[in-house]
Amino acid sequence: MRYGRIGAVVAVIFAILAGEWLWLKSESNPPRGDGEPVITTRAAAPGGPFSLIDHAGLPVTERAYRGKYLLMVFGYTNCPDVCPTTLNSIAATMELLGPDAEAIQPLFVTVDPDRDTPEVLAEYVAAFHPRMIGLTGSAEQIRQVAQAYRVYYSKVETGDDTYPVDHSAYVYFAGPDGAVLTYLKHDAAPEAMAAAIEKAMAAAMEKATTRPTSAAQPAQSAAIPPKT
Ligand SMILES: [Cu+2]
Repeated sequence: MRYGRIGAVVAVIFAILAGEWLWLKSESNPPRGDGEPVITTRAAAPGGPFSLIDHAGLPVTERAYRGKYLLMVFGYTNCPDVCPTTLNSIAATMELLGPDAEAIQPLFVTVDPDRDTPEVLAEYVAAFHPRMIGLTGSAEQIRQVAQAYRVYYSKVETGDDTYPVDHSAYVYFAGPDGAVLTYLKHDAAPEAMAAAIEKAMAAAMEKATTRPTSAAQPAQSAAIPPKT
């Protein structure tokens, strides 16, 4: 059957082309958190109001940092490797950013408020950067801020005080109005972090100077928060 054979050949060619197209499509859409900045829309962006305690023991909300860019890391001081490595990278990134770093407030938000008291955090963050601020709070306050930033964390029960806490480890870069501008992967090189931050700051400044007169923000690329 001639047409049957031609049909089969066409089907095979079509399947190959379809596979190729899907592969190319997936290549052009890398997963989130590869260190590339992701500009998000306000509506879909994580972030928002929070009420916490800073490492001096004083209550703070997100309003305390309005006007500053925020570089936010969620973690805990007993973290064996991811958090210290990330915070070292943040410090190196601040160094690379030079004068631009002055507009940035680095924040370390604990997901282990039981052990990370203000005193513990104060000593911990000072070891990484002189301007880094540690934030803690009640279990409920931490739950709320983690939920707002879609941070996953889970205490691993060990029956004693040596428990680890599993947590997602994205670095959030937020604008002066508190809206998250981009996510950085925790293990990105400081050079990549600095480049992504410079790009996000430039885009935010450009947006601020070309703000539309309408109250409605134009739709931008669809924002999908990082998987937690
Ligand atoms: Cu950690």
